[in-house]
Amino acid sequence: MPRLLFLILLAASLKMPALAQPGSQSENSEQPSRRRGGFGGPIELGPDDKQTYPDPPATITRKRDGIARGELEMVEYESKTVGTTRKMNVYTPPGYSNEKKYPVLYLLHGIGGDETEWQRFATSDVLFDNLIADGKAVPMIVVMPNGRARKNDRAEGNVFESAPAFAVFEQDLLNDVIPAIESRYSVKQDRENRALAGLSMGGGQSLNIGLTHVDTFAWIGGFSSAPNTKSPEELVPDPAKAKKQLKLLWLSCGNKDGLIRISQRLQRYLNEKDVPHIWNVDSYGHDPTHWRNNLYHFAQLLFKPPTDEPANVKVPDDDSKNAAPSDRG
Ligand code: FER
Repeated sequence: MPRLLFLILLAASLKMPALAQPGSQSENSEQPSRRRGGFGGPIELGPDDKQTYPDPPATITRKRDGIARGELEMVEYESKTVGTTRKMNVYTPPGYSNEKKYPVLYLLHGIGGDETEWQRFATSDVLFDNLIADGKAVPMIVVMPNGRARKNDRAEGNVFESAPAFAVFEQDLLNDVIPAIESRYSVKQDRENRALAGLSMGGGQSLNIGLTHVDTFAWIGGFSSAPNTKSPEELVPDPAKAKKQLKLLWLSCGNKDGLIRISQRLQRYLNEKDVPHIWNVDSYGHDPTHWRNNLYHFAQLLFKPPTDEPANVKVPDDDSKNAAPSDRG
């Protein structure tokens, strides 16, 4: 391929936002903006809206020689909810064995994505291989399903039209995805060994599904959660129960993300009701660097007793800057 053409294609692919095709939309009041940083909406930062976990270096997703690797496989399952055979991308950690039982993280994509999105944005297998090799994360299975629960689940056309299918996914996850994983893999099958997290629409799904099913998930994360996120009163009607059941509730958003008010609203409610959580506001927009950096920190807390205060969190030294300008959304 001629060098110039290659460079143009590379630049275009790096600039590709989470949203495959913003398109036009009618009913939704949140008009997507094509400005850098993602979607429109006023950004007003308050005193709590601070970075609590430092930006890790770009090496978190760099493939390293001489470490044990996990495996990524595209798995099919029968969905009674949708009435089709659906796909999910499943990471099993290095040395995966039926002799052991593993905890599971269910990791959900955004409105323009599918079961391959986390792999494209974060090379999740490399990120987890590195964390596990360094003893920073416990060996876990990471399930990346397709959160658009409808017959045509491709991110095609005006992706906003598929928003209702992201709500239907609740039934697919609970009744089809989890049973398929638990019958096929050697996993620990209790709430303290199930985590649910996602980016944008997937962040909203994780909060909506996770917080209303704390008997199923004890570890929940929403990164740049989208307007599909239900109201705080619907999500946490019983703060005492949430406080008792949750092992981790991670909320994060970039301070250049026009969707930040969604996370701020929930964070302020949690504060008011005294429900412990982590709130990490970094300096990114609605973009893959925010998502992989927050996955990196979130993953290290999973399935462990509470440890360091955020202020003590160490990130590896690195000479390179984390995000190339072209990596921003
Ligand atoms: C919206 C703006 C953004 C919306 C969804 C999104 C359902 C999702 C963005 C993403 O997943 O990246 O108004 O409404």
